Amino acid sequence: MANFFKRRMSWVNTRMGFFLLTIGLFWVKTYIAYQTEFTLGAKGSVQQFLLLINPLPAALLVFGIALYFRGRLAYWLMMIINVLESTWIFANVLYYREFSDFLSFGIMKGSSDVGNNLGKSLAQITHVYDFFVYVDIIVLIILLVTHVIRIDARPFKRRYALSITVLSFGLMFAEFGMANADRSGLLTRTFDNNYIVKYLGLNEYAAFNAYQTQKESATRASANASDMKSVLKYLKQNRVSPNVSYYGKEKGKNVFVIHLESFQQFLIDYKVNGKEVTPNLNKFYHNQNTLSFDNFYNQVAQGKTSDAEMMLENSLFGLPQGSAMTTYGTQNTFQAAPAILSQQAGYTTAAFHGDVPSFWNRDNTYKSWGYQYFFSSSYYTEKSGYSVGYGLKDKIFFKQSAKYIEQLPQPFYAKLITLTNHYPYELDKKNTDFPATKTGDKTVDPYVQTAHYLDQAFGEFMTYLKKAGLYKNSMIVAYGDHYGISNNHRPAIAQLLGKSKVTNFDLAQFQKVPFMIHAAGLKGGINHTYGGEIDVLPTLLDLLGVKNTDTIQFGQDLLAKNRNQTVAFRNGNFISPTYAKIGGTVYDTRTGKALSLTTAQKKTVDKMQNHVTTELSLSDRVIYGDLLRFYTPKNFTKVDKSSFTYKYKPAMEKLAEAEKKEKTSALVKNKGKETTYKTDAPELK
Ligand code: GP9
Ligand code: MN
Repeated sequence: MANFFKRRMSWVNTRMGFFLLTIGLFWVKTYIAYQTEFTLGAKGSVQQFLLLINPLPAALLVFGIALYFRGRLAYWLMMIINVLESTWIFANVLYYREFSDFLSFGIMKGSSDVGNNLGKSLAQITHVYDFFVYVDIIVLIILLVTHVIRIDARPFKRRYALSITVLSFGLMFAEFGMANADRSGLLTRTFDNNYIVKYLGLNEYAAFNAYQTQKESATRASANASDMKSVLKYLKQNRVSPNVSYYGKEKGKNVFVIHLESFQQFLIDYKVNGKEVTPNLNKFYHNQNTLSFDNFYNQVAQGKTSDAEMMLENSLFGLPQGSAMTTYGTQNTFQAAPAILSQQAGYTTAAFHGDVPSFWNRDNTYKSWGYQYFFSSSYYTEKSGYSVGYGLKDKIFFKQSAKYIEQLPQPFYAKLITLTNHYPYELDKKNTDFPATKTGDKTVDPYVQTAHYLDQAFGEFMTYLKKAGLYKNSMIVAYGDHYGISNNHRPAIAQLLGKSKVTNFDLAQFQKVPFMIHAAGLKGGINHTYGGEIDVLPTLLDLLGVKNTDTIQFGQDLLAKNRNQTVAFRNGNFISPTYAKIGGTVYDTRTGKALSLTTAQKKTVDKMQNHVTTELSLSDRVIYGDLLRFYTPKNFTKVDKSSFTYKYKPAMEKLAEAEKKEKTSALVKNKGKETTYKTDAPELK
């Protein structure tokens, strides 16, 4: 029997055998960690499959290094690599437990930050079973030392080692190909560290993160205080004075920013089979106390939602590639809306979103922006059927947000990010009571159905605000973040717009999104000024009467009289009331006709182009160089990220404390009685 066993097990006494055993064990334990310690959200067979196999290619590569060495050394190297690799898992397990995110080299470099950020001591978050990641190593070492496994001292052929290396790269490429087919833009758009680990693995994440950190710190290191000079000079030339008939009119009111996912301007007043797609938003849009802008453009690039958020709350542009929130949100210094409002006007600040907090790196970025609270997936009750796509369905999201909103000391600044109207516009039958369009384009046709659902959710939320007594003392801002129908759907877009075909100019106009500000007593109407997401923050601060004459903001108050109405698109194209430059072509904005320019016209267009290029590149410089660390506006204190936690328990305790102290929450005002939230969401019946 013993002999039989020995014979069966003799393969581990070869170098290759031991190598495969080591890797096999490492693979298993990584997978166990994936399943038990991280919430990677692998959905469907492709993602499950990638999650299962993704530890292998990198393990072959890294452990394979040992195969290039001789005799005993090779064995000990394998063990050393194993210790290092396991420590990487171990450290990530601990970090994830506290931050729901993976370690980044940027964070480790500024390691005081990690210390500061750890709410609890390491001992408190470490569990005995975490040390299991080292068990296989201990067992292997014991087996080697006791000669149960014998070291194979025969020389190992270089070409075998090389084959393993080549194989590992091959597998990695295959893995990356599959991952990118399932989630395009995985590395270029950089959504979420969880996605990189889920699709590619912990090692690949480490490599990618090291690359990003290197890029980021190189630009940061080469920047210095004098770089701020050109930014300040530009801003000085471009500052406009606020409109006196609006300045400070909404002082002290609560602010709701309602992020309407993928919502385009063309949906306003749009009808399908004679029925309005968005009756509630239409009413809101036309209300006499709503300021609505009908030449307001989204200015996002690859960072989509995150670019919109960056512009809206910082008046800084998103980056030409990737997402500034993901790459720079954790490390950079910001002077964002939540920080400004809480410091200068005593606002409570909170963000609400029904997705995981790591998406777009919100959990870190929001701290940098000064958000005191971030209510994300773990704050919401999740039952089967409550979610679709990225997260909670809008009706359920708004309803469940209400109980947190009621507890916020007033005045508050609350941003609610919706989700259901997101590509691929899926919604179950029970929630679909609106006809799809009939362009024949499957991605486009259900868009109006999810938009209609979003509109109903918005309507229910407005009804609730009225009941809770929050409608009258709040300024309610609603905006669409970016297009829902991309330019790849020209024929369908033409049909939706009732045209025979669409030009590039039409497509630029199709980038309009709604921007509306409502408040009791506000002088409303439809304003035709040309502007975009970059202009929101100065507009809101002026309405709230919060001084912002020395802040670093690239937009201009949309209500100001002499504003520059040239709207930059992220790729350097632009549109203004007179000319639009799209690709190489200049169009007359009033007629949409392509122009061949006179010398005088060319001069004007060049000047506009110059303005656009300058503001985009200066804004990029601010982010790449982390220039705000060199400049602090008067009355502003640098945000201390370590003072915030978004973990459910401590955050709720903090909120309860604040409520007790300030006694200004809607709940307190309503004598502790929760306002009933009415929704027709079928899931809640
Ligand atoms: C996910 C959501 C979607 O949390 O905000 O982002 P998007 O795909 O629209 O950029
Ligand atoms: Mn979006």
